[in-house]
Amino acid sequence: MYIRRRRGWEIPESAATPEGLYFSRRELMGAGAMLAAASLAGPAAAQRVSDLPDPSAGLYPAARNPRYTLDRPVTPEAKSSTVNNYYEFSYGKNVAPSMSRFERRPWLVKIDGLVDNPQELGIDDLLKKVQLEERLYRHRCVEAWSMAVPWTGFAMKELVALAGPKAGAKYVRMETFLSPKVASNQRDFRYPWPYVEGLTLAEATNELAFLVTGVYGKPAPGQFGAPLRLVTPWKYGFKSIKGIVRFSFTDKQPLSFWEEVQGAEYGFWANVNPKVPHPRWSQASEEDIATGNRRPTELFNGYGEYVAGLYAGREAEKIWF
Ligand SMILES: Nc1nc2c(c(=O)[nH]1)N[C@H]1C(S)=C(S)[C@@H](COP(=O)(O)O)O[C@H]1N2
Ligand SMILES: [Mo]
Repeated sequence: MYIRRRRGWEIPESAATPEGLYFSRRELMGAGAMLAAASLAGPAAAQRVSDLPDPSAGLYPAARNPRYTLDRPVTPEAKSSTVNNYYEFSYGKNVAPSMSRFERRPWLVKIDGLVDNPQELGIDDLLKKVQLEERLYRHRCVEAWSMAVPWTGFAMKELVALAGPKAGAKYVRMETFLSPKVASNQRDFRYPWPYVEGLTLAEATNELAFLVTGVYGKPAPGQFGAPLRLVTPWKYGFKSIKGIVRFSFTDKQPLSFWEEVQGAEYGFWANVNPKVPHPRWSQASEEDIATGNRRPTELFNGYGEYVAGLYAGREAEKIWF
């Protein structure tokens, strides 16, 4: 007989949303069937949410939006899924092996601050309210490497519309989950966990700002920031916060994680610019992680036609790093 035990990832019943209830029912159903198979593999095999089918799997692949084209090949998944940056789990580049405790469900997203519709909803409920599409985007890390990824997600302006920002809201502050049991580097007191990033409301509603749930035509694996991460392709990669659990609308410019750690090197704006070197290296060119070839870096990572207008008149601010 299957006896239900409380596991680390479970939320208190009082916090259960429709999604939470759905998922625990599903887990019970799935676990019964799995237990038979698990008797060969050992009982631990039945205890992983990640062994269950992803409840959003049927939404993939989403139709590709042809508006966003690449000037280079898509980076093979074997490369882009093994060269990652996710400091909560690893300070190295092969992050996936350090994510064995990470689960993509249940996943609650909170929307709060200066909004008409503060709410907390499960990721699968959120996915019912938005339109998923695939976009091919270039990605440029501040460490001068780059790749090109077929992301699946929805325009961030859809989430802003759900929130209904009040007139005073000027910024969106985003926060990653905090769970040192799952992400062991969150015990490292040298860093100000949880990871935080922010955009102006104008940036968040720019058509390029994309909230990503999938990659390569399927739900994203954990190392890509599943089940919800930001992608802002005209900015350095550290702005693309992973594992988001909270969007707070505010009138104050958020202090982002890397800005707090090392403000002289990583600023709030972080727009890609080949002419403004990082204090410790040049940004004039970048290395393609798939081929090892270098190519010249482009202003706004080549997305100036979409975003340059956001910064008109702000040249005096440090909008480049
Ligand atoms: N929560 C969180 N988000 C994060 C990071 C991180 O360490 N933690 N790293 C950032 C950096 S520096 C980059 S370059 C991108 C990397 O995304 P990728 O692994 O999908 O290529 O994620 C960004 N988002
Ligand atoms: Mo990065």
